[in-house]
Amino acid sequence: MLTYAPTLESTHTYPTISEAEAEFFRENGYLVVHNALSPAEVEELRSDAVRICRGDAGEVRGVTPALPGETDDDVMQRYLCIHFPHKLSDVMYNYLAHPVIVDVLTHVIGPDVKCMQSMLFIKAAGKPGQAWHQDEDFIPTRDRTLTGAWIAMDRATTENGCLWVIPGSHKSGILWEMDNTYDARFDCTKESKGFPYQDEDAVPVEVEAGAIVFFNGYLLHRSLPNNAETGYRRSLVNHYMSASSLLPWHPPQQGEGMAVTDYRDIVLVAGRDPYAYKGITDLAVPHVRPTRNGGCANPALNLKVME
Ligand SMILES: O=C(O)CCC(=O)C(=O)O
Repeated sequence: MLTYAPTLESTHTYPTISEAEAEFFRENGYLVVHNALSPAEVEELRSDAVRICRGDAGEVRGVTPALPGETDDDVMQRYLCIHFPHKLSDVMYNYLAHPVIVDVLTHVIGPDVKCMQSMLFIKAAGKPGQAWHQDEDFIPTRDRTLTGAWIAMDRATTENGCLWVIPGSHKSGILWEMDNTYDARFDCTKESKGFPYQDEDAVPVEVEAGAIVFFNGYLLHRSLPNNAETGYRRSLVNHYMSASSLLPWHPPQQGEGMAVTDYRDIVLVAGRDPYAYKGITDLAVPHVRPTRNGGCANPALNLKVME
């Protein structure tokens, strides 16, 4: 099991959630924990994001290594989102098991928790948002425990493209129809449609750097473009689920039934893994999400076997 290893001297006290906050999450499908990371931890993530975008952390499919003389801003502005940074960076890997994440997830998911995905959003000024979607559209769990932990690496505001959520929209357990969207505000080419909510039902989740936004995999959410003049709206988003449940995230292997398909490129962050006997398979490959090209709707792009 991965345990968070503090790499920084800190007097920061990690907040823990109350039963009322866990209940808020169950009712609304999201929860904000403020001051989850210390300023030094936020800075550590920011530096590591630069290292990844410069190509200094190792190969990322779609990242062009920085040329001598290129500034950090030059390289950061090239990328909207990099998938699976934890597969190449020890820093990003460590944050999968951040104490606040483990505390919240063991309250809202259960004692056994595994992670299957990380995404590093850079979202420089001018970059698009993500259209309405439910994360279980992309990562199907069998027990509906998928939960995102969205770590704010910058202050996120309505101006620079914070998350918007529709409180309570996770409750029906319905995955709404997805259809093509041609709305230039969004990177995603597919958008959830036909749900019984209006855009006016959504609330912006404005947070300071260091906060973590947790959201249920059935919650309808989106983000708008970064309309600020300059700067970034960086976030590290990790996805988790109960380790008791299989994860049918890749097509069945030859001779395998859909019912027992189980994606095993996972990291246990709490409790025990009842399927540990299967071992871990190195499947996911760090890559740049192909902007406005179906990148967010095509999980096949994640897999090494697609190379
Ligand atoms: O950070 C964003 O802009 C969108 C994140 C998101 O939609 C997700 O992680 O599912």
